[in-house]
Amino acid sequence: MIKRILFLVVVASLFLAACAPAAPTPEPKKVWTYPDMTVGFLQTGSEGGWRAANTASFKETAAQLGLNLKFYDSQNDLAKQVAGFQQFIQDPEVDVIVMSPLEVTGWDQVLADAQAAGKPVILSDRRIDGNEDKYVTFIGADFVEEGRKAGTAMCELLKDSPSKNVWELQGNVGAAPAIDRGTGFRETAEKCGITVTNTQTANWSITEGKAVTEAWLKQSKDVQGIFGQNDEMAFGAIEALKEAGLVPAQDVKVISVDATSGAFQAMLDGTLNGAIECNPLLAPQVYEAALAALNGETLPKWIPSQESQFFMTDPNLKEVAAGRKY
Ligand code: GYE
Repeated sequence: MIKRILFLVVVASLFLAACAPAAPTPEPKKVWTYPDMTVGFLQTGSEGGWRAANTASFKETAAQLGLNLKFYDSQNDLAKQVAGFQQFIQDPEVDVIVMSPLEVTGWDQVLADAQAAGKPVILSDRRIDGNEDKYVTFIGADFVEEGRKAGTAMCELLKDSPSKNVWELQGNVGAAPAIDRGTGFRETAEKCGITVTNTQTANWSITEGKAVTEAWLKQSKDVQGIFGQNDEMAFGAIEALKEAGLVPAQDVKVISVDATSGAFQAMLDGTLNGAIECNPLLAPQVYEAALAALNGETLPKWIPSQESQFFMTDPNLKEVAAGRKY
């Protein structure tokens, strides 16, 4: 009797198993490739040589990799950049959002919205405050270190100078490079007795760099060094010094950050003492990170870019200048 019942139970379970719908075979996990990917890129604007090289890096590399790039020019307007961000969150074609943030704050809400929409966000070129849990990674320079390098260079240039008054031309207010380069510069410059006696934003521009320096020169010519937080503002200061009858790089030492081709020309002309490099060719690393993020990989929160520094006294400056990509 028990044998009969056991046999019936086995037959019944085999029958039920045969009738039960087959377990759905799990969808094979999508492996993203560059041609599959649409990147929404929020650029700051078009404020000079560095930015032009950075934008070209994104457009050219996208074409080479065959990925779809939606390029948004924020025209150096934070409200426009936030609006563009929201647009990319809503845009069903956009898979990953890349942003070069104009300022370090103002991103909490849109980052939370992007996260809720399942869209990975990558910061390119500039960091923001906090929110590490809401973006994949930041790919860009150590701006504090760039500032430190500029301070150390200015100390060397002014080592025999009885007074060390330096004027600083800052980038746009609230921008990571403006805040951090200033912090780094003071960290090293103050160690050799440099005093920053004037500091003001000149919004990364030649025109404003010249106008701000002219205004300061009208008040006083007691300046031994000018720190331009980018090449363009330093070029403006150089023009203002010349027009005030001062010899740039001799009467007043000038150091900039970026090291674009214009800076090399100024060093070869003998009007710029040195340029701390900031690499604009970030697109290959950014797209690689975007693809990795879509394929579920975890990335370090910061992927620093590699950078150097150059001086008008460098013996091989001409050869180096000839080989530059930007
Ligand atoms: O130094 C300046 C540009 O974010 C690092 O922005 C970039 C800075 C660069 O306007 O030239």
